[in-house]
Amino acid sequence: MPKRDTSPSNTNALNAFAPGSGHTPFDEGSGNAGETQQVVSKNGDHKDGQTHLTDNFGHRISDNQNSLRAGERGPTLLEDFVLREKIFHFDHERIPERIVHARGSGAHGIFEVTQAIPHLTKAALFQQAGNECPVFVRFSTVAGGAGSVDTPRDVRGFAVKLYTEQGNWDLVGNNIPVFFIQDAMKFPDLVHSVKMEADRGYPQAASAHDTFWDFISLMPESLHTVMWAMSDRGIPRSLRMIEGFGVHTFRMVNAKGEGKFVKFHWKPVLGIQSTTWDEAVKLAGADPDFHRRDLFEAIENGDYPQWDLGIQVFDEAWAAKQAYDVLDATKLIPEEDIPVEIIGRMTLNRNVDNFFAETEQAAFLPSNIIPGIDFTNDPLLQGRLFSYLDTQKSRLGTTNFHQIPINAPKCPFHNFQRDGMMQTQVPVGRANYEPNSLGEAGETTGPRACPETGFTSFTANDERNDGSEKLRIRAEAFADHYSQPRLFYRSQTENEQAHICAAIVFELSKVTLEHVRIRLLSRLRNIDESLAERVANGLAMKLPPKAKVAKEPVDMKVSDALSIQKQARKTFEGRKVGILFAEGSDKAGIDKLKGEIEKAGGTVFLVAPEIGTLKLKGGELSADGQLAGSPSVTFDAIASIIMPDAADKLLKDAGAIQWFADAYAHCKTIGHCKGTQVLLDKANVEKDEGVVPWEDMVKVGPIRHWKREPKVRNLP
Ligand code: HDE
Repeated sequence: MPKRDTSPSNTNALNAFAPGSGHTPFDEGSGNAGETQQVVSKNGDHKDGQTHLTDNFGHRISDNQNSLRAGERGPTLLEDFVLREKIFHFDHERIPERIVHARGSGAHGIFEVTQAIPHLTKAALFQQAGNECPVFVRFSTVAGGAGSVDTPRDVRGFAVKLYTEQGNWDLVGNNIPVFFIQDAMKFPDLVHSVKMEADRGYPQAASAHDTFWDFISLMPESLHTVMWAMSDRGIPRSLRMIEGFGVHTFRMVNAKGEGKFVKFHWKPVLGIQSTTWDEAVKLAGADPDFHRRDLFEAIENGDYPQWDLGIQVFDEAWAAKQAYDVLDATKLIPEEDIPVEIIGRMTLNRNVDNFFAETEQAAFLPSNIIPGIDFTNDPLLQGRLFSYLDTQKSRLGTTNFHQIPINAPKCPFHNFQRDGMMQTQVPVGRANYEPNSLGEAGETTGPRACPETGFTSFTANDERNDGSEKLRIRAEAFADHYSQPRLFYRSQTENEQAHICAAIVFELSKVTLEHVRIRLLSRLRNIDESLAERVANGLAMKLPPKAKVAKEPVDMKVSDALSIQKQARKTFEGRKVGILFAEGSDKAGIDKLKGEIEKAGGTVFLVAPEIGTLKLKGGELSADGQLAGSPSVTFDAIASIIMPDAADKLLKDAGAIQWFADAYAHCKTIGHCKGTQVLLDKANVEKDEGVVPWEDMVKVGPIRHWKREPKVRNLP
C-alpha cells in the first residue's frame, strides 16, 4: 500500500486530523489546510516567530501528532524515526533518585558578605564586606522518595552551593545541627532502617515503624538527633522558616596558615516556624507539595527568603576543655558558650527554569571546598567526602556530571581529566599529560598547579591525635550519648516538651515489637526521667530499668537558642492569612483587612464556597481558592467576613466547620465577625486571646496560641 504523503500541503479541511494537519482529534473547530499553511511563510519559517520542532539531530518535523503508518488503519512502521526517537528519549527520562534526600526543592540566589573575616580565612569571598557570589540551594526531606509529600516528620536537608571565584563551595547541611551517627560506617544501616521496610515496601517517608526504632534503640548515639527530629523542628511550616547547619566542625585557615575550628549556621530572617503534628498530617493530603509551592510562590511574588550566615569560632585549646568532642557530629556547641557571629546574608531570588535540569541534576559535594576553608577529622565528614562524589556517578551516569550547567563552577576550570561519557568539552591540542615540554615546540601546554593560590590542606593534626596508629576505634571522647539530648529537652518550653513526648508516643505506638519500645524507654530514662515517664504513660507501659550508659551524663546549662517558641517572632512577613467570604459579605471589610495584612508584610488568600465572581455588599469579588480546596491548614491564620444567612448555609458543610475547628486546634489566630458565630459554635471554638473580632487580628498577629493547646489535645 502506498504511504500517505505527510507534507502540510496534503492536509485538507475534510480530514483535519490527517497526517501533517498539526491537530489532534480533540482539537475541535480548527485545523483546515488554510490555517496550517498560514503560519508558515514561503521560505518555511514560522510567521509568528515560533521555532521549528526538530528531532535531536536537527531534522524538522512535519507532524507531531500521528505516527507513520502503512495505511490509514494499518500497522506503525519501524522506519518512523521521529516516533522512535521521541519514545526512546521519553523511556529514559527518569534517572535514579537520590538514595537519601530524594524529595527536594531548589532555588537560585545570591550570597553577600556582610562582615569581612580575613583574620579567620584567606577565602577570597570573605576578604571584604559586600563581596557577592551566586548560590543554588536545595532543601529536602531525607527518608521519602522523590514523589513523596513535603510534610512528614523528618530532618530537612539544607544544601547550599556557592559559586565563588575560587571554585564551588558546597555547604551540604541539615536543619538540625547534629546527626544520628558518629561514624560513616553506620550510614547505610541508618538509612536502611528508616526507609520503607525491605519486605513490605512501606511505610513511605515515615520514621514511625519497627526497623527505624529498632536501630535507634540500639544506637544511643542517635538519641540527640532523634530528640530534635521528634521536636517541632521535624515538622516545619515552610522551608523559608528553617535554620540550616553545617553540622560538622570545619576549619578556617587564614593567610598566615593559622587554623580555627568553625561551625556554620544559617538563620532564617523570617524566624523559625513549625506546624503541629495534626496539621502536618492534614497538609500531606491537602497539598502534598506544600513546601515546594510555598517556596516557589514566595520567590515568584518577589517575597525573597533570606538567611544570615553565622559562624561559631573556637580553637583547639577551647575544644579540648569541653566535656564532649567537637569532632563528634552528634554534639552541638551551645550558642551561649560560643555566640554565633553573623558574616553574610543569602537571598533566594530566582526560581529554577527547569526542575529536572537544575534541582534534580544538582550534585552537592561536601568535598567542594575553597582555599581558606578546610575539613576536620570528624569521621562522619571524612566518610561523606567519598560518598557524594561516588553517588553522582550512579545518579547522573557519568564522571562528567560537573559539566552540567547547575554543577559547573562559574570560574574557569582546566585540567587533564579527559573523555568519559557525555564529554561536552572539546579540549584542543595534544597536551593531556603533565609535565610536558610541548610549549617549546609552540604547542599548547595545558594548565599548571599553583602552590601560592591553589588549595593546600591544613597541615597540623589534632593535638589529641598524632595519627600514628591505624585503629578501628571510636574515640573515648565520643562516649557520652545523653548529656546533649538532655540539654535539648530541658531547653524547650513546657509546651515544646509535650510535643516531643507526643511525637515519641505516636512513633512508638506504630512499633509492633514490644522489646524495641521497652529498650527505647530504658534509654529515655537517661535523658530525663519525666520524659521517660510521660512517654511510658502515653503508651500505657511500665517504665523499664534504666539502660546502662558508657559514660554518665552531665547537666549542661539550658540553651534558649535550642527552643523555637522562646525565639518566636510576631510578624506577618512570610505568613499567609486565609479570609473566608461568601455571597453578601461586606466587601469594604474584606478590602480593609486585606490591606492591613499586606501592609504588615503578610499575604492574603481569599477563600469562598464558590470560585466564580460573587455579589457582595459593596461590589463583586472572586476568591483565590474554593473552600474545599483551601483548608485552613494551608494558612498561618484565618479570618471570616460572612453574613448570617451565608453562615447558615455553611453550617451544613463539614468542610466549613473543619476550617474553623482545625485553625482552632492548631492554635492559630482566628479573626471572626458576628455572622461567623454559629460556625464557631458548631466547631467548638471558644473565645480566647487568639479568637478575636477580625478588626483586632492584625494587632494579635499570626502567632500560635499554645496556651490553648491543652483544651484541644490530650498531650502526654
Ligand atoms: Fe548526606 N548524602 N550523607 N548527609 N546529604 C546525600 O548525596 C551521606 C549527612 C545531606 O540536595 C547523598 O547527592 C553519607 C550529614 C543533604 O542533593 C549521599 C553520610 C548531613 C543531602 C549522602 C551522610 C547530610 C545529602 C544522596 C554519613 C548533614 C542532599 C544523594 C557519612 C550535614 C543534597 C547525594 C542534595 C545527600 C551520603 C550524612 C546532608 C548518598 C555517607 C551528616 C542535605 O551521597
